[in-house]
Amino acid sequence: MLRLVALLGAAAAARGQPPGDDTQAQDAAVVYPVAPTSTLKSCKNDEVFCYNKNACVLPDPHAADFCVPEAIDLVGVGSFRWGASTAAYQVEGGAYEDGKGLSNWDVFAAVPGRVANGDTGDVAADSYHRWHEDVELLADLGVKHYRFSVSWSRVLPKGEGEVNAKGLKYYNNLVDALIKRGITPTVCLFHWDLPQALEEQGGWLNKEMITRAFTNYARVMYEALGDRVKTWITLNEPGTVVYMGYNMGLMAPGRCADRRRCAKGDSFREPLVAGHNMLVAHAHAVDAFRREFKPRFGGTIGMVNCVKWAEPQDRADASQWKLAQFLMEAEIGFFTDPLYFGDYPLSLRDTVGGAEGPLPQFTPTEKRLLAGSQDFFGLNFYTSHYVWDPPQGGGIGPQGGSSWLFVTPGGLRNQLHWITARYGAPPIYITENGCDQPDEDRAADPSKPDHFRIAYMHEYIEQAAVAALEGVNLQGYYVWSLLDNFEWADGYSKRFGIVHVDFDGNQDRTPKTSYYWLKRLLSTLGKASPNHGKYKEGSAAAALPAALAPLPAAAGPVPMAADVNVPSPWARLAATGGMMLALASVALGLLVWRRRRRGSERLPFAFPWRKRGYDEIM
Ligand code: PNW
Repeated sequence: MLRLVALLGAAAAARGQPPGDDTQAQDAAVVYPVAPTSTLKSCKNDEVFCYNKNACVLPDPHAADFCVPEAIDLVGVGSFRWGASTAAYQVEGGAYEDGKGLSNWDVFAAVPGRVANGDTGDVAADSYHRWHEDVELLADLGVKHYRFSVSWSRVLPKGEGEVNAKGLKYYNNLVDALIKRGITPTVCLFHWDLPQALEEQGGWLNKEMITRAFTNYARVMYEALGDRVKTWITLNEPGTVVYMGYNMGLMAPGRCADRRRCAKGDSFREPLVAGHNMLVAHAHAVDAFRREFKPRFGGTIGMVNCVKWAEPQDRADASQWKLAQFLMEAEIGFFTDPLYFGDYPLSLRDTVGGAEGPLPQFTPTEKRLLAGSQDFFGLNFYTSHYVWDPPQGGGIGPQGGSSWLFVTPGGLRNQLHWITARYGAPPIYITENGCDQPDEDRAADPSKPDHFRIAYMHEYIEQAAVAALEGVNLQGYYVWSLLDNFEWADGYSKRFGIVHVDFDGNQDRTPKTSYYWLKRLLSTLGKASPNHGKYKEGSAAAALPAALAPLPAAAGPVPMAADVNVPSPWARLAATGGMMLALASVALGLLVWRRRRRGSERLPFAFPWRKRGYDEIM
């Protein structure tokens, strides 16, 4: 029932109608009929999806009977964005060339013991020199979108002040080459590499400095590329930066409370302060874009956030659902509630000490700038976990190459519904999704088929498409990643690319089997479904009949937005249904936080991961 109300509300919100008006919902339901998702043709069979076996026979990207799941076929056409993603520090290299300034990742990675095998991003995939090959790979793959990030210190070596013309030229050339090959750039301003000069002034902890510097850097980029770049991303995953960089100290700037690992830091206060300042900087950069550049260039802007779908191990246990809801509010609501509602989830603030706690308050101006400050929801999604009390997560499903990555395609579908319900059906781009294949190490043989990755992508994309047919306003999918790259603290020991990069050779690129699989998928789309054309492109609400069909039990109830002051009728509906849940969630959160504080310095949403069973969620 909860789920039905959520879906109705979301679909109605998408149409700008008051939720709960069943007459209108039913009227809309008959306009654009689509096949109920349960009857959609799927390609899944045991032979194809053998994640943990060595001998997968299919899918062969060259097979005559190549299979495209019907949901993907229906959704992934027309203006749906197919793309690939990378990030500057992970692929560029050229760390000390052409006037680039030091970034905090140059400094962090140079300290022995911080990155696996002493790897650094000095050369990475060498995209600073081989970018034209990357553009050709994208064009040949058939994607029409490329998401890359700008190295702030390449453009502004000191973070502020003088612009490095050679740095800017690199991005100008890249953008021109992409457009020439029919590929639309999506540009991210900050994917974790902060100019070291700014880090030395306090980095994200220095609110006034970082807000000014980030907004001015954004202005430099809007001015330089705004005539050709129409999709901007301010920040990539602030949550990962504050958790890994300021709580655990495992990524730059390497701050935490544990003095055996970190020279400086406070694992409780600093993540909250740094995260807060990232939100304020985002708000000002968006404001500058909308007032000073958008009238001239047009374009859209948003932030990218990452979340792990959380769900109970025991689906009948309401308290576990509440805990899952709290964890997602803490992980993603921390950064996305302010973008839609102008403030943090109450459950987060209360859990970290309320008004007197270390989570700063937004000023009235900041709240105004934040509310409505993204045009689209950028979602990086990889994995899911179980919660139980006490909150120790357990990854769900077969494990990928990374210790934190478990294969849970259904989690993506659920997550998309959660976002849709909480934020009123915003347009969503999946800005990253992909995996590292368990048997691909540094010495991996690129000619060995990466069936694990193909199965992962196949299933995740299908679940995302099913969510779209159920009413989620999904508008694009960017695979992570085009290239094997510098996987942060794991260095080159993990490979997320659909193109192999030879890190011990000359950074030579070799497309993997998954590259050919995606290429075939894209070239086959629009031909696989008898229902093709019945789905009205761009109209998520059009899929209401599918939304009304019961989701399989595995999808679980969609938790409700319960404790936020949402200025819409949908919020009122959510609030009535969710008041009890909010209260319980806050109480439970406090309880959990108290318990954790005794033995730990960590934030309440940090938890160890363990592999658990797989069947329940799928
Ligand atoms: C993303 N999780 O980080 C980053 O945006 C990329 O730079 C990175 O290479 C990629 O994912 C793969 O790690 C994530 O715990 C970090 O769910 C952690 C999670 C997800 C994404």
